[in-house]
Amino acid sequence: MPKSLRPWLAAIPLLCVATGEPNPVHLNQIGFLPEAAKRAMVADPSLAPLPWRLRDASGGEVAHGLTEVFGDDSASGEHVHRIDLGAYSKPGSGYRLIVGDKQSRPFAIDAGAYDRLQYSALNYFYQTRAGIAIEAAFAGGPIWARPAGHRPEKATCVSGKDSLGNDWPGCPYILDVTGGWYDAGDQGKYVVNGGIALWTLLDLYERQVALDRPSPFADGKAALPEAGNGINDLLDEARWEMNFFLEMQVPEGTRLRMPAGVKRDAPGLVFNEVDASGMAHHKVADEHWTGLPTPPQLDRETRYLFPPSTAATLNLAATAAQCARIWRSIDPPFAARCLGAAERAWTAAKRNPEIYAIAEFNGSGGYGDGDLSDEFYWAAAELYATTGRDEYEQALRASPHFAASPIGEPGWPHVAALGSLTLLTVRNRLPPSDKARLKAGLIAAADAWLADESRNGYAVPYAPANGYPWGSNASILNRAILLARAFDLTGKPAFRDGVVDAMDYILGRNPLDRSFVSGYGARPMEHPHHRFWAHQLDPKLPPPPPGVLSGGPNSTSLGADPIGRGMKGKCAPQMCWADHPFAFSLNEVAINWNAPLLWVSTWLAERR
Ligand code: 9MR
Repeated sequence: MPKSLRPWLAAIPLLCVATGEPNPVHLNQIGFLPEAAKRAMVADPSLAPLPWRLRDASGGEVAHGLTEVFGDDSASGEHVHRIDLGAYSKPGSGYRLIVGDKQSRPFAIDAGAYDRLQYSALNYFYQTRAGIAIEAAFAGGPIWARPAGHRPEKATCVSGKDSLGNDWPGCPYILDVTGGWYDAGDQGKYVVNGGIALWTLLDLYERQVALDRPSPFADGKAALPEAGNGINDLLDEARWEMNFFLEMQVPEGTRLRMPAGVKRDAPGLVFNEVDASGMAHHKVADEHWTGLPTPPQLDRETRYLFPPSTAATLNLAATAAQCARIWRSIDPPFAARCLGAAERAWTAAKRNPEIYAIAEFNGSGGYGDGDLSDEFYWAAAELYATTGRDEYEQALRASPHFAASPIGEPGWPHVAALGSLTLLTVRNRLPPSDKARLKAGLIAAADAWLADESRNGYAVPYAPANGYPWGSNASILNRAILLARAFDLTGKPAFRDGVVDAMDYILGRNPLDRSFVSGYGARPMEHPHHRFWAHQLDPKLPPPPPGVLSGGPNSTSLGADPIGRGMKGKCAPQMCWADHPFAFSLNEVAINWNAPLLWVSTWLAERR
């Protein structure tokens, strides 16, 4: 984003830092599950192993051993020692780990360590709803209550010149796109990023149904206005976004002038008329960036629909297909509406396969993606799982992603794994040989990510060759989803422990000694980049509620915000982070990041 377009960057106030002192023994700050891996890390220059002792609450020693010297670690920039308490599993609180001359904070071994986090992580979505007043009773207290934002939200298409001088033609209609979730620290609503978030909530539901697990989100378990309607609370939350997706679909009979086949915004684009019926608008968002803070109800910017994209259309096709099979027995008319939308979106994407989101305009993010082969595959997989129709099976078989092994790490521009996971989770008519190959691709990915643990000191199942990217915490948790599914399908303990390693990193086993989740752990993230949870910028506004995930260390885009710029060249990848509201490339929050936090914490809460 060009700097000049973010007016609030003009003055960076000196902000106070409230969080407690770091502790040299880094471990998961909410505790260990008795049956799974229990690891801690310390940075120490010693080349020889250090003795460690585990003491219980009364001070008595219950286990001891020697550290494993990992040595110099480029991910953290430290000389790392690893401690493995794995064999010790007695539940209790007030344990302390002593490593050489260092002592940990007290910690717990507790089968219920994740019981609360799953609900907080889900509540994030309620609190980020657009088009509805957020009520104290559901939000955890009056400080998080706020009037509805963007209600109603009736928008027409943006028109006029973008920053490169291309003249966008607009559209001949107004859509009522009230509702949905705000994306992140900003209040844009984006179909592409909403798609992976929505899929993740629905997949969590479908996995529990497929494995016949009791749902922790059975009606009334979560704090939601829909509690008591007889429907699983995960589905209630997901439907808020699904309804919005359905509103983003271009009306039948619409012809729009668009630059088809162009992957990058450039001066002098040629606009041709296409039949855009059934496509989805890429986003609805502000005309200009709003300042920080701006509670949603105080946003005075004009909101526009931005041009439809093939990627958004396929995100709609995929998630509406999920909707069609999930609600078939719960709300048949809604399911039928979803199926109609999904099939129209698929047809529209086939008709217009190369309409890329190329222009960011200047009040919202881009979410541009030049490779839509994975979006086509994902949508085909969801439609096939729902309908069993030949057309979708043929599209699957023609896709390189169907045979890919290992299957890839999910992210908003990389959605092939979502399709493959669905084909493994949801009953369908694929022959056993195809399912066996998909399963082998999943296991190959899980094995590769376990191998990554030996490539970094903190044993994170993540070792990107070129540094930590924007939203690295969610990349790690998305890997954890696949590791968890690999455990579901094989029962291999190493995969379960890989999930734990990922979550341990998120909750404090990192060189910053930080829990990246607000309200959880001794040193949680407190000051996200967010326009309403901005207590530090305006004392009348609240801090983040509990259960909000920071995007996390980002060593690859340190030029993007003023805080990151100051760290350039000075931080090892896992250290490129700051708990600062202006650090939008490091410390923003987002629906596609909290979704895997919800998925993985729910999965871990099941391990009792
Ligand atoms: O998550 C997105 C990341 O992968 C991109 O590198 C980055 C820059 O384009 O944008 C991130 O998405 C942001 C979006 O554009 C606007 N809302 C906030 C999102 C999270 O920072």
